[in-house]
Parts: sequence; C-alpha cells; structure tokens
Amino acid sequence: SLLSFERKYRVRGGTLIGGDLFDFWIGPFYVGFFGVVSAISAILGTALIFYAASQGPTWNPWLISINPPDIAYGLGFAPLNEGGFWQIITICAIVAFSSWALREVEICRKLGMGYHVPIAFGVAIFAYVTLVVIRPFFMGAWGHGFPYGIFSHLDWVSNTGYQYVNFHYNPAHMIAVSFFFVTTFALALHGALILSAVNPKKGQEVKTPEYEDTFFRDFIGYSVGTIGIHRLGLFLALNAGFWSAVCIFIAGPLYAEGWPEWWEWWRNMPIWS
Ligand code: BCL
Ligand code: UQ1
Repeated sequence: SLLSFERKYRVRGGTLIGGDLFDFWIGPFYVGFFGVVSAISAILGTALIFYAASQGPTWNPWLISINPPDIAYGLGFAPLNEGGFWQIITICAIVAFSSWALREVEICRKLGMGYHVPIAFGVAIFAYVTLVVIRPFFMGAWGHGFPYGIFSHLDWVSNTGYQYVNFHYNPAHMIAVSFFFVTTFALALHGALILSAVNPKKGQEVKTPEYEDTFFRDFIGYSVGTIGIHRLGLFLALNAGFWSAVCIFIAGPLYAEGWPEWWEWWRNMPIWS
C-alpha cells in the first residue's frame, strides 16, 4: 500500500532512456528501463548459477563453486563447463549491477536529488570489476578472477594473499583496512550520538543538534558538525572500497613479489639503516 506522502513524489520523467515506456511502479518499486534490464540480468545470472551448479559435483551450499576458466584459456572464451558459465555469469552480474546504479540515477532525477547514492554504489561496482575484469585482463587470463562459491572464494582470498607472502604488508591493503575500521568507528560514534540526543530522561525534550556539537566540543574540543559527519562518513566508506580495488590491482599487474620485501626501500632509508 502507498504511504500518505508517496503519491506526491510519484512524478513522471527523469528517465535516461525509454521515455515514458517503463516509467511506472509495481507496488512500491519503481521499474524504469534499467529496472527491467537489471531484473532480467539478475534472474538470468542466478538461473545460470543454479544450472552450472547442477553440472558440478555437489549441492552442498557451502561447497558449490562456479570456477573461472583455467589460466591456459588466457583472455579467450572457455567451454561452458570449463569456465564459460563463470564468464557469462560475470557479464550478467556487471550488467545487473550497472543498471541497478542507473536505476538509482533515474530515481534521483525524478526526486531532484544529488547523485551521491549511485556514485557510492559505483565504487562498490568498481571494486568488483577490478577483481573479475581489470586485474585478470592486465594479468592476461580470466582465470585470475575469483570463483563464485562460499568456501571457494574464501580459499581464493587466502591463496592469493599467501602468494604475496603476507598481504598485511600490501600498503594499499593497509590503507583500505584502516578506512574500513575508521568507517565503523565513525558510524558507532554517530549512531550513538544521535540515539543519545533523541533518548533523554522521561519527561525531558529531545536534544537539539547544538547539544551534539557541544558534546564533542566538551569532549575533544572539536565538532565536525551534523552535515560534516555525513560527508566524513561517505568519504571514509568510499575510500575503503576504493583502496580495496587499488590493493588487489597492484598485487599482480604492478608488483609480483612478496609484500614484506616491498618495504626494503623503507628499511634501507639512510636515516636509520
Ligand atoms: Mg584482506 C581484500 C580486509 C587479511 C588477502 N581485504 C580485502 C578487502 C578488505 C580486506 C580491505 C575486501 C573488501 C572489499 O574489497 O570491498 N583483510 C582485510 C582485513 C584483514 C585481512 C580487515 C585482517 O586480517 C583483519 N587479507 C587478509 C590476509 C590475506 C588477505 C592477510 C589472506 C591470507 N584481502 C586479501 C585478498 C583480497 C583482500 C587477496 C582481495 O581481493 C580483497 C580486495 O581488496 O578486493 C577488492 C569491496 C567490495 C566489494 C568487492 C563488493 C562488491 C559488491 C557488488 C558490487 C554488489 C553485490 C550485490 C549482491 C550481493 C549480489 C547479488 C546477486 C544478484 C542475485 C544479482
Ligand atoms: C560530530 O562532531 C557531529 O556533529 C555534531 C556529529 O553529528 C551529529 C557526529 O555524529 C559525530 C560523530 C561527531 C564527532 C566526529 C568528529 C570527527 C569530531
């Protein structure tokens, strides 16, 4: 059912493609050209995962794995049961994610809002595409992509990590991990601060943003502000995804040794060596 304010915002237009053709809602969901494309590619990709699984040795959900082609196939197409399914599923996934982002853009345009949400999702898509297209391409084989399976993708991460001896020494991985941690820290502070302001003692009024600013000024001498914390949060989260993409791209295409030894230049700096 339609919420009282929803009808007012069900405005025509803002579509990027298809004009009025798909400009309608199904229940609460906006459809649009990109909604149709996204649904078709997601359903097709999911069906292919089930079909490819049926050709494999197990239905144990933990063990099902749709693997990329052998490295020997290079950047060519592989037979369906030897990585071809993985290749088609990857295409379906990229089409589904991209059209999902473009559907977000159409909704932003309808509502006259900024494009922050689709841009943010774009960074997640960028990290995925780096893993299964950009890095494999620069390494010369689709076989460098990760397998689609619960345990198998964990094994891939572990094996890929140890291939570079100790992935914790990858400088971009350090930056990405730090951004992930700081993001959770910032959200914990923000969530806690908001809930503290709106949950005063019984009989007292909800506290205004000035109280929030004052809490942090009393506490650490600085408040980033109520709009500022949201800019900071978005910045931290996007950097977490971005540096993840960087850390896996440099491992292979740009640097193929162990990460601990990459730091030799630092250990050999004349000031302390
Ligand atoms: Mg590490 C990567 C943290 C230890 C090897 N590691 C990562 C990063 C992250 C991280 C920075 C993964 C997040 C990411 O890419 O997001 N690693 C991390 C931490 C530790 C750690 C915190 C720790 O020890 C405390 N890593 C280690 C150890 C190594 C190691 C030392 C193993 C032995 N690490 C690696 C390797 C990799 C990482 C190898 C990576 O490849 C990975 C990385 O950086 O990848 C880029 C980005 C987000 C995404 C990719 C998600 C994309 C989502 C898409 C767009 C949408 C999906 C929608 C939906 C779910 C699908 C529905 C389907 C529909 C049906 C259609
Ligand atoms: C903050 O300063 C602030 O402004 C009032 C918020 O908005 C409600 C916050 O949520 C948080 C967490 C802070 C504190 C953050 C820094 C970086 C000083």
